[in-house]
Amino acid sequence: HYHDWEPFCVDPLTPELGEEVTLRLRTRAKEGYLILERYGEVERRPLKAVKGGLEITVPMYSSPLRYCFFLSRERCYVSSGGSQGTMPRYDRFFHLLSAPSVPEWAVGAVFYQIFPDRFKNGDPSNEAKAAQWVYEGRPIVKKGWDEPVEPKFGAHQHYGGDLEGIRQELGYLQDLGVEALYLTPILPSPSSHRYDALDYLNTDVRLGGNEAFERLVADLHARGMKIVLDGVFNHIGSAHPDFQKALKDPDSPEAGQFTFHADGTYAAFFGVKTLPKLDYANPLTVERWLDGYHAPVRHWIRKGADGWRLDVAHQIGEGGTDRGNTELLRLIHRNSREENPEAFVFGELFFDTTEKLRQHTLDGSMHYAGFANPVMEWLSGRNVYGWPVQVSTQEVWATLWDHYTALPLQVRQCMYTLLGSHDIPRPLWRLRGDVGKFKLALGLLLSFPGAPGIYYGDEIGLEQANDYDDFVGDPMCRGTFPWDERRWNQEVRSWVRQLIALRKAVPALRRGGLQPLAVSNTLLSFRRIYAGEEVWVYAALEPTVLELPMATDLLAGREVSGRLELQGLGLYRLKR
Ligand code: ARE
Repeated sequence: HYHDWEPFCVDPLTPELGEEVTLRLRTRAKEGYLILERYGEVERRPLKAVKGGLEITVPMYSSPLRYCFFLSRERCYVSSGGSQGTMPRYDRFFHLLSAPSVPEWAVGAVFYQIFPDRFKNGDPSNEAKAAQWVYEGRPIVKKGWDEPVEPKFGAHQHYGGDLEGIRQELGYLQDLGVEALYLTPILPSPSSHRYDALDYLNTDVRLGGNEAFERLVADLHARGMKIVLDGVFNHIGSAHPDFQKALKDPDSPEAGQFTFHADGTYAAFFGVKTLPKLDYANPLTVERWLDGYHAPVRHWIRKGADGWRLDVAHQIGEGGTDRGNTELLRLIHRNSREENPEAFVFGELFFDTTEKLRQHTLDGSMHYAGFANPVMEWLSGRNVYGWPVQVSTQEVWATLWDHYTALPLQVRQCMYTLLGSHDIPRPLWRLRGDVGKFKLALGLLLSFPGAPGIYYGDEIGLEQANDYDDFVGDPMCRGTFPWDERRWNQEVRSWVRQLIALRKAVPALRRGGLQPLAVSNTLLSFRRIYAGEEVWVYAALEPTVLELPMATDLLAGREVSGRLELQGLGLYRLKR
């Protein structure tokens, strides 16, 4: 039995509230009921037998609309996680969101994450225009492109990467197949990571200033690409004039935007002094940063950004007497959509992704919990802190499936799935340079549901310089991109290119629903399904014999059927 967010099962894919929607279960069963929640009560309605399964048309009573199926002869319920004899928990009912839901362009889109200071220096004249800033009491240092990052002081070390550099390499990125960029902050800030902005309405001059941003956006849009910015709305930089004013004048309106304690300290991101936390219990703060006409949330979308990745999304408006995270996330989402109806707003939710996403807050979240962590734990034997772990293939599948099925139907296809980012060690380094395993990880990333994000340099096998016992992400995962092609791992690059091309050519890979297939100690596999088309995805840790129906081997580009041996990734499109 199968039901997911694709044309066979849900029509229209995203209904308006109150509009009728047809829900179809692919099954051999002949009769059953839809069980749905209406105003907090459970209702049941008989299903109609149609070609390929059972269906029913119902109004979108609420958003999310929560429902599951009951099959009368089989005496089982079919809910998000599969079929079972007892009534499933309501959080395992299917959750269908009403319009407006996820923007079409972001569904299954391939992202590329750039840490601007380290990607490419396209205009060396920028540095001369920049002020000599001091960060945490130490002057910032300009490093040569090929000099290694000094551990501990990464934030002081500027390499001179800029927006012109990114613009110059749009051809490189498109050749790889990338459709959208996610940039970590580009605001004027003393540190090289720029999470401590001192101005929210301009582009850092080191990056080329506002003109460079406008040129980048124009070029990118002309190529049909999109750009998502890092929205840092939980805290601002301590050098920001608002915070400086607050320090000088505790009775000023600016001071009311922060939380000062009796002992003179103040609320800050993880207690980091350079990142004072914004207090949204004060309506002025909401107006200034999120809601007003000149609020940065609106400003940058008007300037051409296609969406936001919200830094520490779960912390915004949490703590103290604040007015509540859920409401603020909705406000950011709504205001972004007001400026651009196609804006894609996803969160950095490190911990619980599902609760917020079911409440119609955001279009998705960075998928550490439900993708990067389990996959990398499984393949590397170490977790994100570097602790040895033992994860079986059965367990990794169970974790992926559990997270996937807990999400609202649309959001499943917009989760920002990833293997690495600027916060955690590079995947190839975590795998101790094992290219075979890295290719397998990339294979899963690019054939799993979601909007996969490639962290700059991972596609050419960029490693990091620390030794394996010193398990740190930042700053060691923020090395400069080597533009000398002799330093690229071409095998990895053509692999990524091939996988992206397949993903774009085969709708089932790009946006198909997900179903389990065989899982054993050394084999992970699943099915992707879209409008009657089916792709079987295999990840074999050891040589394994598969038994296949008539299919196309998408990686080899030839027809196959029956028994065959596989090691590594296999992608097979079934013959209809
Ligand atoms: C700097 C140093 C660090 C040092 C830290 C504290 O580089 O080595 O530990 O200061 O003094 C930005 C910069 C960082 C900088 C930080 C503070 O990029 O380089 O660190 O500011 O100045 C948790 C949060 C998650 C957050 C990560 C970093 O849940 O939201 O920590 N990620 C965002 C951004 C960061 C950014 C900030 C927040 C702040 O993506 O780049 O940091 O704006 C486990 C834990 C998670 C933890 C995660 C990663 O999974 O469970 O809670 O995430 O590891 O560390």
